Amino acid sequence: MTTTNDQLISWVDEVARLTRPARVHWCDGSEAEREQLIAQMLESGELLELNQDTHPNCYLHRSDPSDVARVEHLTFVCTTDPEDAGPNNHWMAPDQAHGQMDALFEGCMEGRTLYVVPYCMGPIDSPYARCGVEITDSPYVVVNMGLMTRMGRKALARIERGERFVRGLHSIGELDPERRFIMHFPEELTIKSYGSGYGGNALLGKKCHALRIASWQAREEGWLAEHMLIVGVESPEGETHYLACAFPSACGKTNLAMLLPPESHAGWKIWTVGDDIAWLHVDGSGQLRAINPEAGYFGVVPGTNAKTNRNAFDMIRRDAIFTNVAVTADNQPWWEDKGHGDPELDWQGRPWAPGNGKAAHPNSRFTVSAQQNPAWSPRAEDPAGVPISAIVFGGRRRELAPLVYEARDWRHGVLVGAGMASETTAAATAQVGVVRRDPMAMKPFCGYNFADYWSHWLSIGERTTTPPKVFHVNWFRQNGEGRFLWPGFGENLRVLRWIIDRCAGRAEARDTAIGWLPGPTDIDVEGLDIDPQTLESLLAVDAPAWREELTQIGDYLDGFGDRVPEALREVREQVLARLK
Ligand code: GTP
Ligand code: SPV
Ligand code: MN
Repeated sequence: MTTTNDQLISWVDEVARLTRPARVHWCDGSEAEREQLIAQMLESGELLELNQDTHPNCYLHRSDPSDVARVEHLTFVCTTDPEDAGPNNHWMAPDQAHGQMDALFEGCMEGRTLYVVPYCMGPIDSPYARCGVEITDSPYVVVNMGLMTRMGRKALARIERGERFVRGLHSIGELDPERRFIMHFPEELTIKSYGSGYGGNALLGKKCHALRIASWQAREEGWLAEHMLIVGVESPEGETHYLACAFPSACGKTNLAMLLPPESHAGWKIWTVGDDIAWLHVDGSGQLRAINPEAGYFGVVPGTNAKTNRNAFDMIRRDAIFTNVAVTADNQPWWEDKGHGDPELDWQGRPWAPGNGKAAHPNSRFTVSAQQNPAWSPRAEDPAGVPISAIVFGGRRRELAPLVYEARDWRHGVLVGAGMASETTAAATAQVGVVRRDPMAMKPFCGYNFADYWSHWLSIGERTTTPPKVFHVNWFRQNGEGRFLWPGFGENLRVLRWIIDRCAGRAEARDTAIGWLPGPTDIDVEGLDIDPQTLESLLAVDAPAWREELTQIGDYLDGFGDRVPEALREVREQVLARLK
C-alpha cells in the first residue's frame, strides 16, 4: 500500500531520508496487520501474553521505568510569536525547535521499521472529523492507534480526497529522559515527538493532535476541542440528555462516562459517547453539539473493579492491551483495588511482596476499542454528534469546592472553568497531590494562550441560541482522616439528575455567592448511607475561604495580562462582591 497524495509521499520520503529506517510499512488498519504486529511484538518481548483462558487476546506492555506518564515539562508549543503560545505553555521558536528535533531524529530509525499510520479523529464520514498521519518506529504505538482511532485505509481515502492532515513524527529514540521532547507547531499542523513510547506522549492522535493542535484549529474555525467526556443520561421515562464534562487527568472522566446506575436507580441508562476528548460545534440552529474524536479508551487501570465500574471491569477481560500493570501467579493482570487475586510480579516484572509498595504503576492503563463498552452509545458514530444540554467542570479537591453548583450564566460558567483547580495526579510525571490551576482541565493541553482561549469560549456562548447551563462538581471532598465524604462512582448519577432537572427547569436550588446550589433535600439521597452533617458540609459555601479563592483566581488571571477578556474580570469582581 502507498498513496496517490503527493504531499504525503514527499513527506514520508523526506522523513525516511532523515531517519534512515530499514523498511517502510504503510498501515492499512486490517485485522491481519494487527495480528502480524502482535506476533512480532510477542517475539521481541515488547508484548507479553496474559492468561489467554481468563483474558483472551489480552497483552501486557511494560514501558521503560523512566517513561510511564506524560511529560509536561518537556512539552512545547512552538509558535512564531511566543504570546500566541501564552504563559500556559512552554515555548520554543519554531526554527530552533525543528533544528533540535531533526538532530535527534537523524538516523534514529536505523535497523527499524518506519510505520506510516493514517488516522481519522471522529466518525469517518463526519464533517467535524479531522485526519492525521503519524509516522512512528513503535509497533506498540501502531496497535494502540488502531484501537484509539479510525486507522488505515478509510482515513487515507479521506486524505486522498484532498483534506489537510496533521503531520506527526514520532520515534521512541533511546527512551532517554534527557533526549525526550514533545513539540507542537500549530501554525504548520505538525507534531514532533522523540524519546517516549508512552500514551499521550506517543499516541499522537490523542492529546497532541485532538487537543493541542485541534484547539488551535478550533479557534481559527469557530469550534472547541476539549478535555471532556460525553455521556448520555436516559431517564426511566426515556428522556436522554447529553452532558460534556471536563475533569483533569485521572479525575474521573472514564468512570463517569461509563457510570453504572446503582440498584436504587432501576430504569436509568447511561450511554458513553466519549471518555476523554470532545469536539464541540455550534450547529446551524444555534445548538451546541459534540463528537468524540476517539474510537477507544486509554484508561486508568487502578481502582477499576466490579463495584466502582463493572462495565470497565468486564470490558477489559478480552482484546485489551495493558500497560504497566502487575501480574498474578497464573499470569492474570493485577492492580490495586482490583478486588481479588494477589500480585506475583510488579509492573516492572520484579517479584512483589507485601511492603514493596504498589504492584501496578498508579498510571497503568488499558487500551480497548470503545465498541467493547456495554454502555457504548450508537450515537458515537453519528456524524452530526449529540446535542449538549450542560457543560460540567470538575476537579479533585479535598476542600472548598462543593459537591455541585451551577453557574449563573454562560459568562459566569467561563469564569468557573477558567478558575478551576485540582490536585495533580500520576497521569503526568511531577509531584502528585498538589492543588494547581487547571482551567477547563486544559492546562496541559491548550495549544494557545489561555487568555485568547477564554475569549473564544465567551464567543461560542454568544453564537448559541441558548447556551448550555454550566456546572461544577467535586466527587473528592475528604474529611480530616482522608476519607471521601461522597460515595462517588455510580452514586454520582444522583448529582447528574439534579443537573439535568435544572436544565429542564424542574429542580430547586438556593442562591449563593458562588452560584446556584442544591439544598439538602434537592439531591435524592434515599437509600444512601450518608448523614445529614456530611451532606451539609458537601453543600456548604465557606465564604472566607471562597474570598481567598477568588483573590487567587484574580492573581492567576493577571498572569495573562491585557489579553484576558474584560468580561471575565467583571464576573470575578461580581462574585467577590457577593462574598463580602
Ligand atoms: P485520564 O484518562 O487521565 O484523563 O483520567 P480520567 O479523568 O478518565 O479518570 P478516571 O475515570 O480513570 O479515574 C481516575 C481515578 O479516580 C481512578 O482511580 C478512579 O477509580 C478514581 N475515581 C473516579 N471516579 C471517582 C469517584 O466518583 N469517586 C472517587 N473517590 N474516585 C473516583
Ligand atoms: C491524560 O493524562 O489525561 C490521559 C492519558 O488521558 S494520556 O493519553 O497519557 O494523556
Ligand atoms: Mn485525559
